[in-house]
Amino acid sequence: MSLPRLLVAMLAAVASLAAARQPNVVFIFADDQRADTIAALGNPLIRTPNLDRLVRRGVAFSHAYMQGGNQGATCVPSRAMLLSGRSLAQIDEKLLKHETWPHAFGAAGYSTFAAGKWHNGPPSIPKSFQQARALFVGGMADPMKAPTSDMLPTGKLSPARISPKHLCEEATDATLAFLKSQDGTKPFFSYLAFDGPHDPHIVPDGFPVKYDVAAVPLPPNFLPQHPFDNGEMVVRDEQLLRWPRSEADVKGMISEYYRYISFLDLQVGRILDAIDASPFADNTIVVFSADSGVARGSHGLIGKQNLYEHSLRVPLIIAGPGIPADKRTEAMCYLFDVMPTLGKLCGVPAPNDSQGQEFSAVLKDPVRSARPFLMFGYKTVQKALTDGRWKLIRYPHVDRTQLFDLQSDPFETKDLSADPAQAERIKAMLAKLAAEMKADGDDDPLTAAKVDPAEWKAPQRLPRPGQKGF
Ligand SMILES: [Ca+2]
Repeated sequence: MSLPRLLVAMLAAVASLAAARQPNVVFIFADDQRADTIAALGNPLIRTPNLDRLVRRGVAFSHAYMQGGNQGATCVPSRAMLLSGRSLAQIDEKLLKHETWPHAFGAAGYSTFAAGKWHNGPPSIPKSFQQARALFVGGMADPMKAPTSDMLPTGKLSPARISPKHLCEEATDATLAFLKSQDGTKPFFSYLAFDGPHDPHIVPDGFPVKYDVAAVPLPPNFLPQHPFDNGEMVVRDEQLLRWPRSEADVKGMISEYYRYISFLDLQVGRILDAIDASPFADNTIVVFSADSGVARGSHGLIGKQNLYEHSLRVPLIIAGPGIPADKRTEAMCYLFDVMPTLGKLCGVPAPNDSQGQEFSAVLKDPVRSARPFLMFGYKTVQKALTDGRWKLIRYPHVDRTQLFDLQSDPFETKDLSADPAQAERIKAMLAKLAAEMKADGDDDPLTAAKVDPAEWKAPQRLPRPGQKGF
């Protein structure tokens, strides 16, 4: 063999060795799961033995956030942000205008697979993944009766079928079959999106874990009603419990919510067991996260159409080769920074339009920080900024501002906005919020042209689905 040809052969061998060492990714994504619902991370009541296992293997983030929403169904923008790596003001909800991260993994030689909830329209499925099974492309549904489809080789969906199993169990089964089919010639990227613990909180009858309602503590920031009109008081999620919120209703709801999370935890365990028993155990990154938190009685709210910590913060656990075991980090990041981080760890080039900032340095050294501040939004009615300690929430339509010291008041119960000692801080934070919104292409005003009264009374008659305000 001539020297140049030998060199080419050697380079090809090195390249294929590098490819063989690219880690696999198993990404597990829950729907509306609060960050404070994992036993190993400090919840004394909930039982999540498998998420606890994952916590012990990797780095758990306490300050990972969804950036907000531009509609009541925050699932849609949140998933668009995650999968495209783009910010709230810059997403295409249908995921068609920009290359997605799963597509980038496929283009870099990965075998890519999706199962479970897909909330961004069927046409973007084949533009993101090579294979997909047990896809649920609808809205809220009884997970025991919801239709799922597979992606056919044509890129179209098969006719919907109703599985006798719970939707999340079926999607887990499909993921296990995909993992089993892998022969190691290519690295793989597997995306498993549960449709829970989103309401309705339905699990199979025989699932043994149950929570005693009397043992469920009320959230420390429980209120019977939100103190003023936040611009989204009667959206669907807020109608799940009546006003004023009662302690009994909230505790009952949380007990069912926790039970659903324990059922999902069982599915997480099946995935972890399969990875452990596979030839890929040492070379697979496992990520667990969720598209948003949810209120469940905090601040008098039930849903996630608000910018409080309980609704924005999401669980984020990342474990895998080179990532230290059993570590916690307070580094702040957005969900849309997660895929860029996985790209960095896997040597997958970012799609041109991805804006997320990779934080792989935090995974090597969890005391490091990531983003110095975060900005949030919900439609035109709520905008917020935090530097980790101070958090300002602005409600332009009612000309209201809240300021919280998250260090001394992590549950956001003491609004400091009327304290004259905070006036300069509020002014500076509002100016920074305005500048950052502008820089990100968000032109919404921080004071509405027409200011509405902030007082709010629960309606006697609720709007019905399809009506304005639902
Ligand atoms: Ca959701």
